[in-house]
Amino acid sequence: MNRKKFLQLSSMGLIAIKLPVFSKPVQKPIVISTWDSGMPVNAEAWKILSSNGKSVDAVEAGAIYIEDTINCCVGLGGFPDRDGIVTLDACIMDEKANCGAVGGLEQIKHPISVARKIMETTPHVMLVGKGAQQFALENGFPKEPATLSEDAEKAYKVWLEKNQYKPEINIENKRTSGGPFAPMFFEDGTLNHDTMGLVAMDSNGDISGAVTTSGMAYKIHGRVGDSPIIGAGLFVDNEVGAATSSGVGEEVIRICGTHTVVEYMRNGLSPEQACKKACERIIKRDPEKAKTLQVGFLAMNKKGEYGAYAIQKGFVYSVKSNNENKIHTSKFLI
Ligand code: SD4
Repeated sequence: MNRKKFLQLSSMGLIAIKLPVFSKPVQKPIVISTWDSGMPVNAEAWKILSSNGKSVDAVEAGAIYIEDTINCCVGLGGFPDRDGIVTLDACIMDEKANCGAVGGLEQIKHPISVARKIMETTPHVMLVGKGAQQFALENGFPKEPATLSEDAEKAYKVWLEKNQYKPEINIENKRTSGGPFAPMFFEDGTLNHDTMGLVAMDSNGDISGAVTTSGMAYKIHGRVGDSPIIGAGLFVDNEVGAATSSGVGEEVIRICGTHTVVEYMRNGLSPEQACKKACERIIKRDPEKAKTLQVGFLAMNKKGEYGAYAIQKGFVYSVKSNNENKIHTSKFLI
């Protein structure tokens, strides 16, 4: 074929020219987590990831660390519901789509490990309330006292005075400056509420995720948020990637938030674009309401690329890989 003919045919799309593809190497291992309090959480997960451990062990270790940290809004040190009771939500999901979750769990220090136990030893995915506690006790998790941490008690008392049993929903975008373990609550009784969601890819390329939280502060007793719901607060698809969320759980549940993010990635969007699209869906449903609430999504794809997006300013996330160990600020829409 002469040059002229070749150019004619190729401009008509009739000749496929095979160019070498230089794809970026997969970035692994890597762990990403919500908020700046994710820095020490990532460090804990990294101990496992950097010694060729499994991503499911890494995310559990990270969650356990934060559940142990009293001065934080996760675990038993977190904020109570409107009746003054701390109820915990958590879930875990591995690369084979095995998953376990607890909702409204009281007086157990490590809901994430109860969730893992449910995943590994029962035919179920989720246990809630009294049943979840009974299962935890039967499996050797000790019952902790039903007391509030010092900070949570202070904040609760302030809230009782000012808010008179009206749960406040817009919390995260009142967050001020960063730094792990910034003040628990501000002068006006609002708080710095940090649900911990983390996603890791191990050196084998397998992805897992975990979420742990005391949930939205001052919620109605019995309320369960997005955090322990697979497809809302966390979703992992080992062929595509994973996502987690923080913010007003009801809004995340309504759009099956993290499942939506993963499906957008499956259709070719980058993690950041996928998170943005999910935020846009929430805003589209009720633009007026969206002005007063915060939701942030954080995602990673199978290449180890990551990204986030939030409705409001103020969402940050932490990343640890062989190349970096830092806090990123999420873009936002409103
Ligand atoms: C909830 N999504 O219970 C949680 C709250 C949260 O940072 O993420 N706060 O709705």
